[in-house]
Formats: sequence, structure tokens, C-alpha cells
Amino acid sequence: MTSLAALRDGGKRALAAALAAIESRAEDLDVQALLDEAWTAQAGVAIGLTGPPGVGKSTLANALVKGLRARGKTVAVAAVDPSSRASRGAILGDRARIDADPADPGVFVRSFAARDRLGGLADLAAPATVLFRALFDYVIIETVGVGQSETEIADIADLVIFCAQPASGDALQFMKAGVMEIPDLAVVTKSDMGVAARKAAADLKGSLALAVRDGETPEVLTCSATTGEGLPQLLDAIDARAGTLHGLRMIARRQAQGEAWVVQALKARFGREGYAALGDSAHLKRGESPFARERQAATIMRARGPL
Ligand SMILES: Nc1nc2c(ncn2[C@@H]2O[C@H](COP(=O)(O)OP(=O)(O)O)[C@@H](O)[C@H]2O)c(=O)[nH]1
Ligand SMILES: [Mg+2]
Repeated sequence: MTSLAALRDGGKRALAAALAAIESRAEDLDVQALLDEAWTAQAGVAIGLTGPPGVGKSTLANALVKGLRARGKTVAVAAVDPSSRASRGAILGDRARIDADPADPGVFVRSFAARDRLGGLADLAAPATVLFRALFDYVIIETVGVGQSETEIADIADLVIFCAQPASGDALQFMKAGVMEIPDLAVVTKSDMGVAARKAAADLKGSLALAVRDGETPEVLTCSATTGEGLPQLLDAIDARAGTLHGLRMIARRQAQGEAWVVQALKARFGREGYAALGDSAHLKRGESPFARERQAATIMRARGPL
């Protein structure tokens, strides 16, 4: 019987096995029990790193892992990997660049194949994030940086960090195109590029000046994963933002994440019409596990028979 306690004792091998079980036999009772348990025990904070390919998300994720470990925090990394799909070759630097000590039990890295060409997040990414949050202090989710993944990230992560690089103009285009939702923090990467990085930060500040997420205007920072410049400040900002998320805001975000998951799971399973027919049964109650809600809805659908 897999439980969180067993996973804590069993280390990375047990966790890898649990993820494999979620992937291959999500409906089994022991898997469902684990997910329900994890849903109520999510003490960790999930950080989503978004931004166009090549801006340095993977490199930054690696630097954040090191920085968080140095501060005594445990970290899981979920990299959404586009390389196994049609976009192969089209995206630069598509591998997780995490070079953490494999013997360190406080770091766990896993990549997930992107679901489709549009760059949606992997189906497994959401339940995996729930499990990771129950086991680690922080979870870092790196998106592929294109299309759907950029809007879906807020359905999974608690805290969204938008990354832009100097002298690209990407950032502004990206935001104007409405590809992404308003982030909690914005980071200009590669600050070792000097004046161009400062200009990008000023541009980004300008474009985010009126943006508000949960009552706050996103802070804009610069950092270099190469030199380490700005990383302590970024870690402090993450800490501070995570701090403001505890309590009601976090409950609201998790509830929204759970609802989003239930909606997409039920639509994937029963189609739009099936989902609509479920009415209130598809609605996640406060404090309820989304996995339990999906089970209930599935039971109702089975009892009803074909539409
Ligand atoms: N100069 C400089 N280059 C960086 C920095 N971070 C990443 N890079 C480079 O930018 C490229 C893309 O990085 P990567 O992390 O794969 O970007 P991703 O596609 O957003 O994950 C690589 O060649 C990195 O070596 C940085 O802080 N400074
Ligand atoms: Mg990457």
C-alpha cells in the first residue's frame, strides 16, 4: 500500500514508482487513495517558470534548485519536455539542465512529455505536482514556453514566474499577444548581458505597471544563472511571494486548480456533452479532493448509462 509515509521512507525509487502508477493505472484504488491523501497534505509551493524557448528557464531552474537547497529547502522539478513530440528540433535547449547530486534525497527531477504540438502541459503534470507538493518544500515546473502551456501553468502552479531575456522584444510580444496570464513575478534572465538586460527590465516594468494578479503588481527582477547575480534577490522574492500566498489566497488558488483539473479530466473522459450532463456533480466542493470528485462523477455517469 503506497502512502505518503511510505514514499517519504522509500526515497526516489518509491516516488518514481508512484509516478509510474499514476501514469499507467490512475484509476486503481491505491493510486486514488495516495492522490487524495496528497491533496490534503500539500504544504509545498509550486513555482511555474514560463517564457519563450531559449530565455534560460532550464538554466534558471537549475540555479534555483541549488539556491533553494542551500537554504535548506527540498525541491522537485517537473520539466515539460517537448523533445518527444512533433516539435522536436524546433525548440532550443529543451532538456532539463539540472545537475543536482543524484544522491541528494532533497532533489527530485522528472520530465514529462508535452501533450501536444501546441505545447500543452503533460496530463501527468497536474497530479504529479500535487504529489510533489505533499513531499517537497518547493516544486519547479518548467513549461515548454509555447502555446497552451503558458496559459495552463496557472492551473497547476501556485506562483508563476515569467522569464524574458535581454534584447529580444519577446517579452512584450508575448504579453501583448495574451499568450500568458499575468505572472506573480517577472524575471529578466542573462543579466550578465549588461545594459540590454536593464533595458529589458525597464520595458517589462512599463508593460506590467498596470497589471494586477491577486491584488499585486508583479515585481520585476533581473538575474544571471551564469554568474549568480540577482539570484539571492530572486529567492527572497519567491519566499516573500510564497509567504503572502499562505492562507486564504493559497486556498483560493488550490481550489481553482482543483476545479480546472476536474473540468479537463471530465471533458477528456466524457466529452463536452458528458461534462455538461453532469451539471453540479462536476463541481468541486470546497475542501474536496478533485480526484474524489472525478471518481464520483464517473460513478454517476456509469449509473446513467450511455447518453
Ligand atoms: N549569458 C547567459 N546565458 C544563459 C544564461 N542562462 C541561460 N543561458 C543560455 O541560454 C540558452 C538557453 O538556455 P535554456 O536554459 O535552455 O533556456 P530555456 O529554453 O528557456 O529552458 C543556453 O545556451 C544557456 O546556456 C545566463 O544567465 N547568462
Ligand atoms: Mg528549457
